[in-house]
Amino acid sequence: MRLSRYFLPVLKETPKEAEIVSHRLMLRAGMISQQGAGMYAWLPLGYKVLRKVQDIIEQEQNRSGAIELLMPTLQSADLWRESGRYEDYGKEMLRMQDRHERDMLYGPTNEEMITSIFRSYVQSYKDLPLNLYHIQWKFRDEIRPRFGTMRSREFLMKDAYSFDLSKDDAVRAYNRMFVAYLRTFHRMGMTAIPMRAETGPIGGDLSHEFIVLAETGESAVFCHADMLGKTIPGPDTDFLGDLTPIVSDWTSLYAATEDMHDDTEFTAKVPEDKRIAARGIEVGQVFYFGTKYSGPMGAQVQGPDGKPVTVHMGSYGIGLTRIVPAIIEASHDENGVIWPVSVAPFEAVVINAKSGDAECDAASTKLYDQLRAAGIDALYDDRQTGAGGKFATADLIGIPYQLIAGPRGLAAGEVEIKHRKTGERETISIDQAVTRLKTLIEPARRDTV
Ligand code: P5A
Repeated sequence: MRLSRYFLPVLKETPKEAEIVSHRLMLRAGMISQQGAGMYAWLPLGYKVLRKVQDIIEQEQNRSGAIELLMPTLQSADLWRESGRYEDYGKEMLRMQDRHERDMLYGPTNEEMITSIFRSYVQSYKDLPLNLYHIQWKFRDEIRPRFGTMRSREFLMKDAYSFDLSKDDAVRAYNRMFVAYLRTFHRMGMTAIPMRAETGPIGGDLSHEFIVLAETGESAVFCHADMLGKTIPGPDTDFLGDLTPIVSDWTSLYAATEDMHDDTEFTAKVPEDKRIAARGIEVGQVFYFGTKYSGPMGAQVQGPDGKPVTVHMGSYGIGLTRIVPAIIEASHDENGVIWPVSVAPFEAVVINAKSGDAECDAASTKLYDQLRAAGIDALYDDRQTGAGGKFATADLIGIPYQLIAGPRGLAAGEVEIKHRKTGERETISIDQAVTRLKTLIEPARRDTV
């Protein structure tokens, strides 16, 4: 993409309304634009990041055996009357009527709808286990939408729903999602710690929140320090096999959110120098709730003995539009965002340090073409402006590698590579620059980790 033809409305001023660094940087970097209380448009740069986050989530959901579909945003109130949640959900649910005065709602979650789809089609235990997921906009009329897309009213969620014959099978499904989540957040460059959590309006008695530690996090959390350095299950994980050992290895260490925290247990189980009491951002949550929806909604299958069995369910959420600011909270400096390569809006940016200069223009254009031919997602800052502003923009929008072509270097047959994360600079011959960037970028994509 040539920056002169792109839509990147960066802001010079720091927006006053933004209380936390990710919100400030998303506004300054032209990633989002507020359209109402807790409602945001995703501008091109932000949307590119969101799409990369979505790709990783889909790859890991599919790898774990979940199957993607798409359900509508609007739902009928009658469906929610069946589960009893229409009254329970209260003011957080956005309610409306259609022209026939039928009660409708903008879905805050989809347990009821997926249960109704399931009961329409699935009749036999032979069709289980089944895990269906979608990535769709949700609306929750939060009392205090804040921090930009971190806690908004309209937000994008991945929600998966598992159906099994027994509690044991359902726990196996829960474990598959648990491991898929560890991999998903790791691939985005985040350390997300699974912590015992309250179930709230979703219900059930087994739940974990996946928490990224950050000072600006909304939840108080407590955990064993060893939760931070644990090995993440690799891509060869056998999702058809038993994942209990992996999950038990994580859940045996103390980790709980404020609501589930037990100070006596914490001090008994965790040595003093290993106790972490911190704040965190909840990027995902998994639930096992048994027959809470399948019971009242009559979702049954025929069991092996021919008798009807009410299915055991779980649901598994990830907030995509929250992940983007969460990554920024965990990875930025005073100059801007520092994207991990796996979710960076562009992997590299060619900075033409003297646009208008024939040598610089020719060399920069050639490097940009070569990068694209090498399969690198590249941006070319070809604007007719000074080099200083271009460096500042590249730092602000957080592109992992900057390839700088200036008149002096080019005269010597050289360009410079700046690593956004470390600030390290390498001078390299023009011919080797693209190969060098490939070596830096390809392993960092984390698509094989
Ligand atoms: C699980 C999937 C559920 O709704 N039903 C379907 C279950 N869980 S949850 O924990 O309530 O939400 C899942 C994830 O969505 C994100 N999230 C939000 N993101 C931005 N703004 C909000 N207001 C918001 N509310 C929830 C979180 O990442 C949460 O873990």
